Amino acid sequence: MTTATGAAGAGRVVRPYGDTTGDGMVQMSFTLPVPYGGAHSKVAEGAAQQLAHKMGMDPAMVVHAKAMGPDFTFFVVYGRVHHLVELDKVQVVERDYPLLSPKEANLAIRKLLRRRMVVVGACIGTDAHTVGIDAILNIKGFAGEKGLEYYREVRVVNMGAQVSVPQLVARTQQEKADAVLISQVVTQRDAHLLNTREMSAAFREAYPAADRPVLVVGGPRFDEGMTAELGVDRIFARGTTPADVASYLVHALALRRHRHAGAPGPARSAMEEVALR
Ligand code: B12
Repeated sequence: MTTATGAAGAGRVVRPYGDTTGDGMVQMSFTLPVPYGGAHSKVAEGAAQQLAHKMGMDPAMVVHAKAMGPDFTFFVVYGRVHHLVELDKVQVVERDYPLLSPKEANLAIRKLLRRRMVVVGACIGTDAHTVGIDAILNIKGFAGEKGLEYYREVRVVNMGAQVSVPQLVARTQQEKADAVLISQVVTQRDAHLLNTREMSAAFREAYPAADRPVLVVGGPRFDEGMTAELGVDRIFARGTTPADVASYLVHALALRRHRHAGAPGPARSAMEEVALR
């Protein structure tokens, strides 16, 4: 986790912008368990306004309200907040490895492993949202980039949806995988966090620390700063592309090599490591 101190950030304070620069206007949406329509509408809108006020929005205007069945109402509220955003206190996880082209990644893998890198991917738990993991793994890829199946030096085993943790561990062992990529899209009741912790604990139990595959988890609602808490090596969130992931895997393998070799000093970058071989 690093603080954004780049040119865009340094010392700047900004406020939201609705009608005029810095007017603090924001829009938010939410659902309340109250009915809407007829005599209920005013009370429902008042309830939405009260919530917005308590959240620091003043004035708060209900600009949209719609019944969601007989007992719920969906609201959009527009209003002013008085909070300031201090850009140099923004915490982000920056990419700390070089972005490689497929050609560079293939070359690095060949030099590092002298064989193909094996990657096992799956959606675990009851999650059936495979579009995200397929975007990273399938040859057709995502955002104009080809997926990992396109990389000559990567062998992809895509287990698909609703894979249990024991199935995942067994297949990873059978394939002698170097890396495990799991996807979690459903966040209801923190399922993504619970499933990820279960997965990382199972791998810690099944492998000696030095031989454990690189554990990567991805999905749109993860906080990339939670790696230690979830017991994984890297978390990827919205907008991840296959090259981000391939480059990270090369970097992680190079780092492991460096550590296994007991090399002194700080770890070198993946490409430096490869260049030295
Ligand atoms: C398509 C979809 C479905 C399809 C899934 C089809 C399939 N084969 O995947 C179907 C219709 C089956 C479905 C079902 C359900 N869905 Co749905 N679904 C969606 C939808 C519309 C799009 C998801 C998607 O494909 N995004 C596109 C991909 C490319 O984006 P992504 O997943 O974020 O992936 C990117 C990154 O996150 C990252 N990434 C993701 N995974 C990984 C993994 C690794 C290793 C890495 C490195 C990166 C990475 O890289 C990807 C590319 O950048 C979303 C709403 C939305 N607009 O997001 C709801 C949504 C995810 N679904 C939702 C729900 C509730 C359900 C159901 C429970 C509905 C129901 N009551 O039945 C079921 C659950 C089924 C199940 N068992 O999982 C909710 C989840 C809410 C929550 N808080 O958890 C959402 C958010 C809709 C909503 N607003 O309510 N769904």
